[in-house]
Amino acid sequence: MSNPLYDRLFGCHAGRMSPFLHLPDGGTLTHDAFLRRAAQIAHVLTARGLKPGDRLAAQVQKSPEALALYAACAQAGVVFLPLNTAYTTDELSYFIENSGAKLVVGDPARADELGALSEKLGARFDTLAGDGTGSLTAAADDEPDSFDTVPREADDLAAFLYTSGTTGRSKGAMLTQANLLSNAETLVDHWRFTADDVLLHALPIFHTHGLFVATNVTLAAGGAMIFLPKFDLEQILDALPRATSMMGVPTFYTRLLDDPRFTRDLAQHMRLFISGSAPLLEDTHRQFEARTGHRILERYGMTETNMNTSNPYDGERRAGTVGFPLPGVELKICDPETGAEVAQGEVGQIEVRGPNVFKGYWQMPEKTAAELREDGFFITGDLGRLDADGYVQIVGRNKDLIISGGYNIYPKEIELLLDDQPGVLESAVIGVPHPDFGETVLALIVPQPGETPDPEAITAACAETLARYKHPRKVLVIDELPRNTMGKVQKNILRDRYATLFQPAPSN
Ligand code: MLC
Ligand code: AMP
Repeated sequence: MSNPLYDRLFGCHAGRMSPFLHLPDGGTLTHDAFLRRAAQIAHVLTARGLKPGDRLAAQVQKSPEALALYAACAQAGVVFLPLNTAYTTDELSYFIENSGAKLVVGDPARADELGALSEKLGARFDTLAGDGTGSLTAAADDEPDSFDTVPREADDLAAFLYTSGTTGRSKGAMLTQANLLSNAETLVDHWRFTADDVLLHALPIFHTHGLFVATNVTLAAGGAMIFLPKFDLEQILDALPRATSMMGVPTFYTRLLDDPRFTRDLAQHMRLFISGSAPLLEDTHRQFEARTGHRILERYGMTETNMNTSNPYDGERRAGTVGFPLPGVELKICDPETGAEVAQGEVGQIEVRGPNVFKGYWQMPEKTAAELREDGFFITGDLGRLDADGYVQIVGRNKDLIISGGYNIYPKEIELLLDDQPGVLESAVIGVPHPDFGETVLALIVPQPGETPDPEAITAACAETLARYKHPRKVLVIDELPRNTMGKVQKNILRDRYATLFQPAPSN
């Protein structure tokens, strides 16, 4: 019996001495060496008592070993649950408990608190640092470097990724082997990735973009990655001449454009620049073309579905659009109330169906039923329209969501915390335009009568429980929140009112 995900992405490279990861210290890891390390780690997972279908939660810095942990999970049939390194212990506690993870792998620097938390929640705990050291790899050193791949079916779970909800509670999106594999195959073909590609990889590997798009596509094509720990402008400029392709969130591209060293010469040899996870401004698209001669290829996806649409490789890459549905993906624009398809050119909610669409939310049948129709269409919560040529334009969101530098932030989670603070009657959290992050978080607080809440104390309270990227960049105290006749807070009015708060003053 086979293990489709492992066999197709990893196992097929066994024995290949071709470069897989180019590292910042100048070193290179071959496909073969990477797989041997993954096999050693797979032995450790088995030794720790993990069985096929068990969950492993990993909150670890980006490193070759962290990627080998993903490969090891695939090989041992374990469900991989990667977690944002910015999550606080409070946030982690929910993910570990909700997923029932049997093993938690965390940073040695936080071993005390994460070890205690894991024990409390009935999970074992191992460490893995950004430099590859830790109890996990120390144990792996003593293990054989080949492992009998555990058989899996295409419909078996490969990964859980948590995505927040509009109610403030995160949901574990269950992704099968077939979900991941079908999307990787489609993207390799659509974007023409080959074994000659060297992808400049500066994204985190705990989200869909960096792990399932960038990494799986490279693996499926048999190419290599310049594997940077994070987005660092100096390192990117230095590595670009050795890359053929790059994937990033719009912030990557605006930061590059802000630097005069990013020139046409530096980008000329590149085959492809891809953007996604947040809207790429038309202006950025045009500036990029003017500077480099390249048209960024924008695509659209999400945690529950991987990639849904993409601009064409050969045809016109149209600014302000996310292109066409990918082969095998059906896309409808529907009335959010009735679910009926709207007329061509009208705005509605985007629904998608295809082999890429996830299996449902872990142990949340009601939430799954609310978002995944019986006929297989997933209700994305994004608002869009088809232009006259069939290109999909995303025009807004039917969900209360902020996307900051490619990270999703759900206002409800922050509002629940703010409403609990001394002197606060109610609050509204909105996203406002930000020159670097695209959008950023603004908190508006209405005081209880006679009280004067302290924005600094409120910011400190956020720091205790919420990941840094979710913290409001400003907390403003206002008299009241605008409401419609139904009593619902009109966030659009607030967004208009504070739209220029973080915009640079116009120069004259
Ligand atoms: C870091 N910070 C952020 C932030 N990233 N704050 C808000 N939004 C973010 N995205 C914090 C830091 O902790 C720091 O806090 C301060 O902001 C400034 O940090 P920085 O050094 O400027 O940030 P940097 O480390 O350079 O990170 C910015 C970034 C990074 C854009 C490079 O956020 C990033 O790599 N984003 C990619 C996210 C991603 O992969 N999304 C894909 C999701 S999958 P302090 O304390 O110093 O002030 C998905 C599906 C799909 O959406 O379609 O792909
Ligand atoms: P996540 O839940 O983190 O996977 O984020 C998915 C969301 O990111 C989508 O529902 C969209 O709202 C947004 N998104 C992804 N790609 C794009 C894009 N190219 N343009 C606009 N929004 C995007």
